[in-house]
Amino acid sequence: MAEEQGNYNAENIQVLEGMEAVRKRPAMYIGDTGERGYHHLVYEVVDNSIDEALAGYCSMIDVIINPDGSLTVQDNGRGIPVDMHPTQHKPAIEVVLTILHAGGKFDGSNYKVSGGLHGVGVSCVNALSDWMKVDVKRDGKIHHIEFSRGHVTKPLEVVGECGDETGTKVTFFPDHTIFSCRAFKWEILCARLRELAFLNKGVTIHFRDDEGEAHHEETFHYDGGIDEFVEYLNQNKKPLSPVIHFEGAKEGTTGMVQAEISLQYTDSYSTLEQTYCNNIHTIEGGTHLSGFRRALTATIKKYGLDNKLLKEKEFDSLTGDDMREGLTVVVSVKVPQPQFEGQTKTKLGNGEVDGIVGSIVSDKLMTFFEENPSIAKIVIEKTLLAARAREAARAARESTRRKGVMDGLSLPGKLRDCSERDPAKTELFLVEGDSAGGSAQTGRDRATQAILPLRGKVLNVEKARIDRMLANAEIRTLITAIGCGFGEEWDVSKARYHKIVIMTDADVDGAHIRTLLLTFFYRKMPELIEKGYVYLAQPPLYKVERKKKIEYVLTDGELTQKLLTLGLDDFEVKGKDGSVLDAEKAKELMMLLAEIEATCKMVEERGFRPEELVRDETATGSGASMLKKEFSSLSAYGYGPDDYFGPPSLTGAAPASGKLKKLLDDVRAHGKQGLSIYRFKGLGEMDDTELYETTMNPATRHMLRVKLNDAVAADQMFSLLMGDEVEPRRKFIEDNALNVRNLDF
Ligand code: 28G
Repeated sequence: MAEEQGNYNAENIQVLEGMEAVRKRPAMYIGDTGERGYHHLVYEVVDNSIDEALAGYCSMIDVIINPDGSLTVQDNGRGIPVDMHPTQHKPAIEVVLTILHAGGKFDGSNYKVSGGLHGVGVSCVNALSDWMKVDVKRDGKIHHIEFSRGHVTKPLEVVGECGDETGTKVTFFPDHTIFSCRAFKWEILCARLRELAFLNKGVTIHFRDDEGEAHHEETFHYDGGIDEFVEYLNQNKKPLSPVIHFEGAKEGTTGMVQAEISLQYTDSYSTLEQTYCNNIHTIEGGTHLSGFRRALTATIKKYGLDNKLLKEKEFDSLTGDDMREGLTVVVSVKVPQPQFEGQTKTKLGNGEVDGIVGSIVSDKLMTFFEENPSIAKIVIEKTLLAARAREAARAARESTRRKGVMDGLSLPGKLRDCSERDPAKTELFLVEGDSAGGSAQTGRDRATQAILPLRGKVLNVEKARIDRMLANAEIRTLITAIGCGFGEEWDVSKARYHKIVIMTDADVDGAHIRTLLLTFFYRKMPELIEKGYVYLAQPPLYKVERKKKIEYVLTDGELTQKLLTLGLDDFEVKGKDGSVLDAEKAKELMMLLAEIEATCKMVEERGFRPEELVRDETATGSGASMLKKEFSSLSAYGYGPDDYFGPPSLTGAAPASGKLKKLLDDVRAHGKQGLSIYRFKGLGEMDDTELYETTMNPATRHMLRVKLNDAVAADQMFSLLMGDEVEPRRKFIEDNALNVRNLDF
């Protein structure tokens, strides 16, 4: 008995210390405590289900964001074992969920193939959750256990029966005293769950958002696995070949290494390489990627030479980059004891994987070319065109170098440089149009701010090869000013500014120029974006003058808020029951009415009648659900659709507007009294002081830093927005029309 007690204490201390260690240094276990770490919690839990699927026992995974902000993962696997653990004197499920590394991920023998970047297991998620509730269906019974911050709060008990169903359900709420992130984001989870479904063919992942205003739901299931992944990646590009698939397995030093590769050539000029090890996205590449690249280059060259598609001289000058122009490839390997290296630990280091992937690719690609000579010919011709463009670009570069253009010795005449030489302190403004360029030049802080006015449209690099790009004056100017060189000689450490600010008008032309510049940076200088050097200036939309005081207003929403706040001064707002609302409540109601008005306007622009959507219970679609959500908030004040739209009309004619609509107009009109509102049509309308104070002065300006969360989505967006395909572009713009208010690329 005494010994039992002793063991029990020892085990409790193990749990206590483990959970405390995670809570003390969460970043060590999950990377960070921001948005990334918050979503990482989900990946750790889902990875357990994926492992159960890879073991052959699970086919369905459900992920739900709950209305209270918690998240549920449910699978139909065998269920976490609930019997007594042989040495720990507690149920096995408690061990799995409270003892670090209990998943067996680190013992080598029984390796987990899936696994979050940090592979820390679901016990860390438990430690970092305010609460976690787990249900296991196993042996005909439903077993239930609850935790808080890693410690049991409700011991394991049987709560029901389940016949022959089996599976595990985990619901958790992250501890908000640890995380700075407050909610799960649909887009972030969607991208990862889709990727997991591609990487683990046959598994069905169902994802639902019951929290957000728009009710999202998607099911991912791909019998074609990574072949379908490549098709998905290329959906906005024109294919030049079918999707080609290779796979194989070889014994390595630590066990069986499996490799799967899918690739397809398209007519695009860019390359997309997505590589994975044990379902982890290896952003920095590694030995699987190097093995693939080497084998691809060698095989194309050998086939070309043997079949007289390449001359000796061409053979010598072709580079790997030439052979990857227009290529989309997914490489997925499973390695028993993966070593992750690099700055973000996303570079596969196991040396033997290079040769294993390489030999699979060379054997099978050669066979493919021999069986499909017409496709081999198309690939080699594209390769030659890429090489010629590269050679032409080199010649152009040489000649400009002789004139001293590329090395920064002679900066472009249009550039108004700053005097400071430390790039960490300097900013380059890319300004649309000469007049705005003039104001920016006069108004700027000469010590740290440089101005480069851009005239006309920047070349669309999505449709141009490197040689044509270098022939474009605007592009050449840009390259020289930034100072990193270009193409083969690119070096991000030579950047002359650590802030490159795109400053364009808030109109369609401005948006187009901004997209062209972003495409250029994303395709040709992605490190600038990765390092966070690229920004979007946020010039104000309005100038508002009241009692001789001038204020600048950034967005339409901000203007509305301002007008309504001013308008409510000496204005009484009543609830449905006639009671007068206090100032706070009155403002909330007015803001809600303004939101309803904006949504109605968007719905009308799409050809629908908002009052019909609100009254039709069966209406769905993002417009309808947004409106319904807004009207359900309105009901808190006792008001219904009739109060806003007016009573339903029997004749089908548009109804006379209801009293809330009138109230909104009246308050807004009252707010406008004594105010002069001016809407800027372009940057050029601001004088130098105005432009500096509102948009350039670090103390008062607003800027957006351009981030790349999801490389897959970004590649698709740029192919779509800047490519040739008209129909998908129309659809993208239409699908996103309702979200323009939230678009913050
Ligand atoms: C829904 C959210 C996340 C899981 C299982 C199934 C088993 C298991 C999980 O075992 C303990 C250690 C090594 C065997 C394994 C059930 C074997 C037999 C399992 C999940 C026992 C862990 N029966 N399903 N863990 N192992 N799903 N989904 O967590 O020796 S975790």
